[in-house]
Amino acid sequence: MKRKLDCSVVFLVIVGMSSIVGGAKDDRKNIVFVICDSMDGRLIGQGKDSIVDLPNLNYMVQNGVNFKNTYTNSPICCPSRSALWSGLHTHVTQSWNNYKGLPRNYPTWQVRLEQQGYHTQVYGKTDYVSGHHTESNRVEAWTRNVNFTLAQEGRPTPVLVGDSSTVRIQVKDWVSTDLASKWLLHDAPKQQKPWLLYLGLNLPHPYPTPSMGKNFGGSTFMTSPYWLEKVNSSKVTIPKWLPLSQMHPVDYYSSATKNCTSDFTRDDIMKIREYYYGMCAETDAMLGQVLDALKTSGQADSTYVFFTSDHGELAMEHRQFYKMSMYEASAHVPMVLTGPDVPAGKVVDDLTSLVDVFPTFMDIANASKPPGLNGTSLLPLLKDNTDRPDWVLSQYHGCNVNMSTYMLRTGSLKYVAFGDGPHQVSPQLFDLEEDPDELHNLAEDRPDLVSQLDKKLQELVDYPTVTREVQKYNRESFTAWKAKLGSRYKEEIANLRWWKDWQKDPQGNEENVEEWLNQLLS
Ligand SMILES: *[C@@H]1O[C@H](CO)[C@@H](O)[C@H](O)[C@H]1NC(C)=O
Ligand SMILES: *[C@@H]1O[C@H](CO)[C@@H](O)[C@H](O)[C@H]1NC(C)=O
Ligand SMILES: *[C@@H]1O[C@H](CO)[C@@H](O)[C@H](O)[C@H]1NC(C)=O
Ligand SMILES: *[C@@H]1O[C@H](CO)[C@@H](O)[C@H](O)[C@H]1NC(C)=O
Ligand SMILES: *[C@@H]1O[C@H](CO)[C@@H](O)[C@H](O)[C@H]1NC(C)=O
Ligand SMILES: *[C@@H]1O[C@H](CO)[C@@H](O)[C@H](O)[C@H]1NC(C)=O
Ligand SMILES: [Ca+2]
Repeated sequence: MKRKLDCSVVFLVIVGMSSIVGGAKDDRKNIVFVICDSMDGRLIGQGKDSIVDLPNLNYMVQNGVNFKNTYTNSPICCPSRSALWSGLHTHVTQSWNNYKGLPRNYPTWQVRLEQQGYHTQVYGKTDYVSGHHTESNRVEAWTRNVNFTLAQEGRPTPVLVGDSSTVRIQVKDWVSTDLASKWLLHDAPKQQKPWLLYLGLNLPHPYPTPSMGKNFGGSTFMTSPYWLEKVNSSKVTIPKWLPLSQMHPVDYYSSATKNCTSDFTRDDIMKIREYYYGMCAETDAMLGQVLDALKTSGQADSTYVFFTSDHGELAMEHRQFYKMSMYEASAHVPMVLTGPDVPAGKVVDDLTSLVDVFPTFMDIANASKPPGLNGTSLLPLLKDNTDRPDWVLSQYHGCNVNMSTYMLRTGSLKYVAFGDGPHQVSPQLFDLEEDPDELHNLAEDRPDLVSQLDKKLQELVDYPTVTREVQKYNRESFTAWKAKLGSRYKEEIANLRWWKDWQKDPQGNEENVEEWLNQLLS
């Protein structure tokens, strides 16, 4: 009797809320998709061991599924988001850097959902189409093979603002969060169709550093005492670094171009990390406001909620800040899901990545996925169906890294190959179970594993060919940029974000550029 009663109550609620399409009841579920920028995926689901109190993410983990081994397909904004919105790997989208995204009219999952009868509502940062990034950002990417290593970023700097009552620091994000929650409270319940709400946040991405000049990047880690109180300082670790001389040459280039090869005190590093975690706490509060609005408006039971990030943040691990790296802090992202039929407190160990989002949305919308998508729906994993690839692929071709980088994660192994092949620059191989800090490169000791993994990687992506395509694109793009500037070229290139280092030897730097432009492509 009780069971019957429950069913009829549920029936009434569904009929009352869902739309009628062609006379039939459309009871497909709604979707809330919250994507932040630069959250280290390893922070999710730490429970009692948390470095920082993230009550809303904890709530989602306790009431939903934590896809705990999720990776970005490219650890920088625009390429990552291009993969996410298209469901395709980066060598397929050819979104090589922050300047080169998907074409404006690309049939993303948003377009497909609209075609399938969904209403979509988008707030905040999307960033999968070109155009949001500075001239420096793209010229740095194009000139990665020029024989110089110039500092391009400001030194990472911690800044504390306000006092123990200062809550709203990333004001732009709070404006988007307010709009999204208002929409959930007032507009979503009136929708005639199932809907998807997208909220894109900038946090916990570091803030701009204006002293760097007109093309400034974001190297300021800023929070307030209010958020700092959520961080358990005794749990914040100082990452171990290899000596400069022992760093992999490509890692050294990243560290140097991010201006991180000079000395840092323990206190400098501690503050950057604490403030970063404070920024994660502010992000969590934005998620909380959205979850509250969903609950208050009575739609939580008919809505899937996703939380993820475009990439992570190194926060001084491996002598770097920012991302652009295949190390865990940069490449590992959060992916948490709650909603109807989602088991509470489940942890999925399977390897997943952002290209899985598109097919998952199609699954929720009960639509067939367009042909040729990379990625696999996450929904079967809710039912322990693990019939899916046992690997994920990530790659990087943008600024601050001077070779195209390809990462294959399978089992506990992470294989990272650079440029043309394993023999040109030594690859990296880490066993994450035995070496979670990724300080022991096993590549030299395990040539057997390297050749096995390299073969697997080349089955997924013909990376020597892709690298040559990127090099050709870099050179052509730079040449066109230079030609367009005409007589302003020398002045312009000298005043990009690397101006401090450039102006130490303008003529030598110009010659290095010319030498690169004159090299024959292999
Ligand atoms: C790169 O420049 C350095 C000097 O800064 C020079 O010693 C080296 O030979 C150059 N390498 C190439 C490949 O031109
Ligand atoms: C790099 O950091 C040093 C301090 O370590 C600073 O003096 C210098 O101005 C920075 N360079 C750039 C290009 O920001
Ligand atoms: C902070 O971390 C320490 C050391 O792990 C632990 O003993 C303490 O209970 C934690 N404090 C809070 C408030 O969680
Ligand atoms: C990348 O930069 C490192 C460090 O400056 C250098 O040793 C290496 O030769 C560079 N590699 C390429 C392909 O430019
Ligand atoms: C999904 O689509 C199939 C037909 O393609 C239909 O039979 C089924 O009722 C749909 N389910 C939902 C929940 O809309
Ligand atoms: C990804 O999709 C592209 C385009 O459909 C296809 O050519 C390629 O084989 C796929 N790659 C992988 C690794 O699934
Ligand atoms: Ca980003």
